Amino acid sequence: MTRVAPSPHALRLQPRALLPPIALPRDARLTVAFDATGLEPATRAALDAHPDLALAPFVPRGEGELPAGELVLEGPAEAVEALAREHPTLAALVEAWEAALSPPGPPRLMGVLNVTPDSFSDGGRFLDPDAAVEQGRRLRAEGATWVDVGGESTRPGAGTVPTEEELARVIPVVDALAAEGVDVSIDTRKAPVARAALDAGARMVNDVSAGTHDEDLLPLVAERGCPLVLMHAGGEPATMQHDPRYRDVVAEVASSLRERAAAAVAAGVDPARLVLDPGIGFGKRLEHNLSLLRRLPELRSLGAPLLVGVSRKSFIGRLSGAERPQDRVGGTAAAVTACVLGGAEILRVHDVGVMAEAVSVARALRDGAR
Ligand code: HH2
Repeated sequence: MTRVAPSPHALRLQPRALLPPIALPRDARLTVAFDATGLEPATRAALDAHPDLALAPFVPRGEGELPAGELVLEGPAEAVEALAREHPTLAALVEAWEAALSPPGPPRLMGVLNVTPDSFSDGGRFLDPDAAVEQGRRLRAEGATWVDVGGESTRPGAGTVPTEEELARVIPVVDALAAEGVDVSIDTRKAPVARAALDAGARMVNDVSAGTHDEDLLPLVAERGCPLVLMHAGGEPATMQHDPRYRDVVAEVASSLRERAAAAVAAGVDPARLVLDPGIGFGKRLEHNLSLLRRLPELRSLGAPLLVGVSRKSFIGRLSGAERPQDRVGGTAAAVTACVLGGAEILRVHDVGVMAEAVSVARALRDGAR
């Protein structure tokens, strides 16, 4: 039996569904694009004959062309669910819909702590381990659920840091914060750094290369059983901003994240411990970042919690006119609000205190006051 993959190119919900997903009624009418090449004739005939469902070739709506073989199915969710019971090839579509429509969990904050001389925003401020540990304590006190410790800048144009150097920067800080009960996430692309950080008490791995930089990283995470953030990057930091192009950035990021999640699961990582991240600013122009933020609900169809890192990034400066990263806090609060409304569950930010305020308002807008 062939399973029909929900399209890597889109899970397009009706505009109504782009409002807080939790408000969507169960009988909402939905539109979903999917790759129909594996659709069995009997299933196709059942869809064609169904009085409440419409099946048609996908017509792009201005955000790039989609390949042949894409169909759009439109109709009440309940009708498709009923059909999927008789035609199991539709089950994957239903799963994707359900993931996109399930209420997201409460948004939580991940505080950024870069132990580097050259990070784009806080480079050089926390290279001294005591200053870094103090900042980690502050981030937690202000409301961070995790403190994300990194020893290699991945800003556009950055080169790689030797493993020994990265270890020397981060391990004393991870060690001290974990000893104080802080939930530390290690932001690294390198398995030896992740291993040493987990040994020192880190509890989560955040890999901006989604396991492509170091082939030992996914097996390591599988062995340790910790949560793993897989982020989409359109290339290596050194060159990723040289003319990034996409036909449909949301579709391509979704497709890549689905493929990397499958690779992680194949390596033995527990699918329930995966977190996915569209990688704002990583090989993306302003309009790519905006499309990803506007269409975040579509990425919820991947079925994993979403992490988004917008904090102080240059696209915010482009929009607000704030040249210095530390002057982009207001713009960051607006983008964080959009992420929460779009269903993001983890917000990676520098200014935890202010963003905790923004998140509590955004959450009430999304879920209602409690
Ligand atoms: N952004 C940066 C670094 N790590 N990890 C995830 N999961 N998502 C992100 O968006 C992300 C990330 C870049 O920001 P920052 O750490 O502040 O800067 P630098 O890379 O210069 O250290």
